[in-house]
Amino acid sequence: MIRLHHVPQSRSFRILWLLNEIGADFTLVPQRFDKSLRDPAFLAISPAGRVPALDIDGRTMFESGAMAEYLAESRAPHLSRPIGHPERADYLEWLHFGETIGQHLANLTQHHLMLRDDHMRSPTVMRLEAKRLAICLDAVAAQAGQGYLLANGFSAADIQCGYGLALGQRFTLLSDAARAYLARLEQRAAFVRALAQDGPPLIYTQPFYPPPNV
Ligand SMILES: N[C@@H](CCC(=O)N[C@@H](CS)C(=O)NCC(=O)O)C(=O)O
Repeated sequence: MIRLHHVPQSRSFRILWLLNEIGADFTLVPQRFDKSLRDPAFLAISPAGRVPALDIDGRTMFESGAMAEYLAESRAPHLSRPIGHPERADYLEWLHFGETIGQHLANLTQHHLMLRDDHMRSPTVMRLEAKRLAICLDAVAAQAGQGYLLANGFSAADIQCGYGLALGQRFTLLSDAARAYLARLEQRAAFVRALAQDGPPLIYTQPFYPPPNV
């Protein structure tokens, strides 16, 4: 049985969404976004104490990009692009571009939500990170055009980057093209199912966190 260690609204949503695209049998193991992620028992699963973590095929994985590749290759080849496929390099590139987006989302989340006092925050970094995020999301939207990231159709790469768009709209205004692409993703039945399974929104409670003016 596949078990997904999951925190609502976090990067584990990617894997939740992918498992739904695959139609896999799985169990959600709820985790909390607090010090419990640093418990020795959880660190034995995920060495940096992060989610997602995935119990699968007798081992545990702790990087969402690796999980996405492994799940697609082993359970849903139509969501992957195998070695030798003309879209293989693009597939890997965009799948892992999800974490270029992820680093900006993590910085913005820390600044807007985790640092409690104003003197801990850097308005310069907050503005800069919002701009750097916007550049990434524009690149994704340009690549997707009127369809998905790869000409031959939806793949795990759309999930890795699509999560970035879904969350990124809380920190930067999406272009029309980015909003249209996100709308296509959100219409997918597996996305809708995953959203229903995600759990109550405990991290991001505002639809938008504007960059500071000062
Ligand atoms: N590159 C990793 C990043 C995982 C990650 O940082 N997850 C965040 C949630 S989105 C987390 O667990 N943060 C908890 C912490 O940093 O303590 C992946 O894509 O799986």
